[in-house]
Amino acid sequence: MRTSRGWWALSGLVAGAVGLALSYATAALLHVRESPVVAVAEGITALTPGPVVKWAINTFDKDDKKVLVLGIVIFLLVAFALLGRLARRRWWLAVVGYVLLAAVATVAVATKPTPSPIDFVPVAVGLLAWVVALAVLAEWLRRWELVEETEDPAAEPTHTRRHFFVAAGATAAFAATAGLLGRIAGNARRRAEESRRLLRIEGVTAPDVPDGVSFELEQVAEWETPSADFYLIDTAFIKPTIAPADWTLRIHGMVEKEITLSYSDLVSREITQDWITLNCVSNPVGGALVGNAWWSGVRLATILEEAGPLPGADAVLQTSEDGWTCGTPLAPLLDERNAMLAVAMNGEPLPIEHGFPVRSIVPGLYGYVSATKWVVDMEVTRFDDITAYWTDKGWSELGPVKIASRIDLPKDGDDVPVGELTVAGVAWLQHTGIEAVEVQVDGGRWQEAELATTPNVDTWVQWRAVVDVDEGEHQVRVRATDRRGEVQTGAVADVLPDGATGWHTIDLTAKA
Ligand SMILES: Nc1nc2c(c(=O)[nH]1)N[C@H]1C(S)=C(S)[C@@H](COP(=O)(O)O)O[C@H]1N2
Ligand SMILES: [Mo]
Repeated sequence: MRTSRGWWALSGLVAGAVGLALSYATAALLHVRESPVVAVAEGITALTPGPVVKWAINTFDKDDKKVLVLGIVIFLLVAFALLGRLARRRWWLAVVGYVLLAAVATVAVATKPTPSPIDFVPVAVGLLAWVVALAVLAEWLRRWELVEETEDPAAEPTHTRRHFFVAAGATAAFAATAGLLGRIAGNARRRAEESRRLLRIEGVTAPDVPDGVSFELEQVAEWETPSADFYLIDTAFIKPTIAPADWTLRIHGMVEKEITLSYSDLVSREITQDWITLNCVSNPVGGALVGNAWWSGVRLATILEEAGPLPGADAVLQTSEDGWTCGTPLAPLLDERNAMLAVAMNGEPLPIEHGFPVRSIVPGLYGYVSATKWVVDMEVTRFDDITAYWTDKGWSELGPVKIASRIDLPKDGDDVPVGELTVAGVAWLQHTGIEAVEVQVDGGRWQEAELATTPNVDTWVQWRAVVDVDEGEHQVRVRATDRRGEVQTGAVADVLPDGATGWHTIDLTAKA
């Protein structure tokens, strides 16, 4: 055998580099906060005794993290080379080695404060890339060995050798490209994040929580949904990262005058602010795809009137930077409600995943027909002439919200003490408002709940009631009545095509 151990080590190194680079690029593209290596570095820091960390900080100053990451990368490169050598005789051992390294990264990711499934994708991609790359390189090395061993003068070792070098070179180039791609994606994200952090928008103020909106019950959804807890729905696998300086909105189609707004054009206009509850058409009865925030932005009516919609137009086709579309009825964008191009959420510039730098918000419409994140284009048009992302998939063209009420306290399946029991939750019908909420135990009489206050008709309202339960199993349900006097229907409908209906019902057991 004349293929030296060195070539196997090189294969291991190159394969490892591909895995590292791909996991790094995947993390950057998916906006996973840390690449697996950084997650491991943080894990190591957390496990390191305080005095050692102190020593490291003293010795390396602000570079302590960089030094640690560099150390891990060097360790990995050595490990990769050794694993490559191992693979020569014991292929399975090399794979076990890779799996072990991936397992360490998985544990590091899993022990972060709030791991989500997507955080694990970079590790999986990296592991897969390692195994595939090593398999390919090993295949060429084996052929090379085979040719050398035959000692057949006709067999030309340089061919297979060349194949191996080409494969190794291509793999290395691929790793470099992936690394570069990750760097570019990471930089775009950093640029958007940095500009977001430095942004001060005149007229945007901190949330102004009105008196009496909350009963301050721990299990009931907070009046203001913190932005970090606000539900997230979008089709963007890779979230757009748009710096305000790069953002424009084009308003065109059936208008007297086409306009294009820059970010500074937009925020130089009067800022409107309001509490508005946003919910998803896919929210099942009792579900959590709903949130209430303090939104700041510019009234869409003002902007659209500048463009001057032409007679006959009844829709606005909104498009986001990532190409998602929705058809919004024109009327609610022009009437007295606070439909807006929002630039801030809960007093801060929009989080990137909630549409930074600009999204639309329309009180009274489901998100899928109105709340375009990263909005860059609005075409004033006719419903007859357009289709949009979700309507193409069978969802209703119009998406006015449906009345809903939810029990947050107690939770379904809870054990509760017998006797008086506080039942509480939220109810909403944006832009109409909730007049009353009633609860019912075991199909008995509907009992009126107490409502908290609301600053407008565009938000959810908290409700609470005290019911009496004796020992045993019970069923509690809720229904709301809107300000037009219409009672929420108990007829069960699925979320498709235009939103769920039915009464939220929970089971509980009262114990002495
Ligand atoms: N660009 C873009 N905007 C979008 C979507 C999307 O997929 N892409 N989803 C919509 C849907 S279905 C909902 S319910 C809301 C959710 O907004 P949030 O993620 O900020 O809660 O955004 C809407 N805006
Ligand atoms: Mo949605």
